[in-house]
Amino acid sequence: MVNGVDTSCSGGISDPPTLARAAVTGCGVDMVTRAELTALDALEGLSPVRCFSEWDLLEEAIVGVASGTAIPRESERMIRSTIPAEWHDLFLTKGGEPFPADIVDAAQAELDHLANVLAGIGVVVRRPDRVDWSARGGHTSAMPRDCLLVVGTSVIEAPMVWRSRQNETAAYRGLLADYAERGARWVSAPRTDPRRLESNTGRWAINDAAPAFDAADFIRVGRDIIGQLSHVTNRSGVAWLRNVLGPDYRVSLLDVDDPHAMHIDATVMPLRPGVILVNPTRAPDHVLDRSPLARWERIVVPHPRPPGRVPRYMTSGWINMNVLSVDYERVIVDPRDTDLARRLDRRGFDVTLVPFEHVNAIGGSFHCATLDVRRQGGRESYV
Ligand code: DAV
Repeated sequence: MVNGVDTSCSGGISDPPTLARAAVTGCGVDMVTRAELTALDALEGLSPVRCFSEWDLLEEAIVGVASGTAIPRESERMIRSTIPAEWHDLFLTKGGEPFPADIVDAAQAELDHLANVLAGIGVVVRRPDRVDWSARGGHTSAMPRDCLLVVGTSVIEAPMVWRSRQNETAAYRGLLADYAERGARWVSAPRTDPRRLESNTGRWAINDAAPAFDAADFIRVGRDIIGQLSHVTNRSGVAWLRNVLGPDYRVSLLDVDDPHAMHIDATVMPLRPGVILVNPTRAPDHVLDRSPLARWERIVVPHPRPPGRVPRYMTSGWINMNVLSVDYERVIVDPRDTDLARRLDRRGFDVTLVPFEHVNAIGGSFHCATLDVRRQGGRESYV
């Protein structure tokens, strides 16, 4: 697959959408000539947003900003469904207030360090605006992965069913406008009043009255987008995404075993074609055996990270597997997760250790706190 821009081919293309569809409808890739595929790739190569996997060489990424992070104020059912039990009272009584300043400041320093590490290995790093989210009834600019979904040359603003998160992409508006001006496809999913989506019965804290999803409930595996239903993602949201992505992509759902499900990136994490990092309790063998990833080799995360000095207000110990791949080999891991780092090292990965405990405290780790804007590689079928 050609990654660069082949201008000699792009001039000859008059109808790229038809060509794109021809690549997957019915008969599959065999019906498309090599010249057509090269031309399609060249067109996509013009966009500053271009990402088909979680592992191809990372060229540009957004790294979140912790300053201004507030405790989200959500319905009692949503808090009890998604937040660790020991912090329910804090969230139910202090929702809307800023997170403790010492945690936020330390998280900001860790994010700045990650930005420097990435820039040091040649990644173009962009940052969102600092926003006083407490003043705006919001939550954070630290977790771009949650609210923005990059698939191919599209960047999609997720609907975000948490009321504190519905305006979160405001912090990225300048970046999104810049990407769109330079050729990316900028799409915003319809927002719905969260009260319409509240559910007090059933498995999830939301119903199916309107499309809802968080971007972090999906991961990219070439033509396959793997997702999950959760307390923030419903079937209408998945249908909306399928519709917007069109026939170039196949959106499949993993039937995860996670009563607190919210974001798939501490459940499965593809590391390179054919190899996936797996949370053995949420994605046991029988779940993966029925998925498009059935034939992939599974690297099992040895155990969740035990509690540490810094409170983990919004995540479980499985946040250890929320790693970020720089390419097929290099993967960023927290130094506390020595067993996981050793396991990855033994499997031939080149592990870079970056401390991230305070970022974890406010809701995520390396994968959550970044958004791949551009990686090399194309839209291939890996399953
Ligand atoms: O296991 O706590 C964390 C994902 C955050 N975006 C977990 C899920």
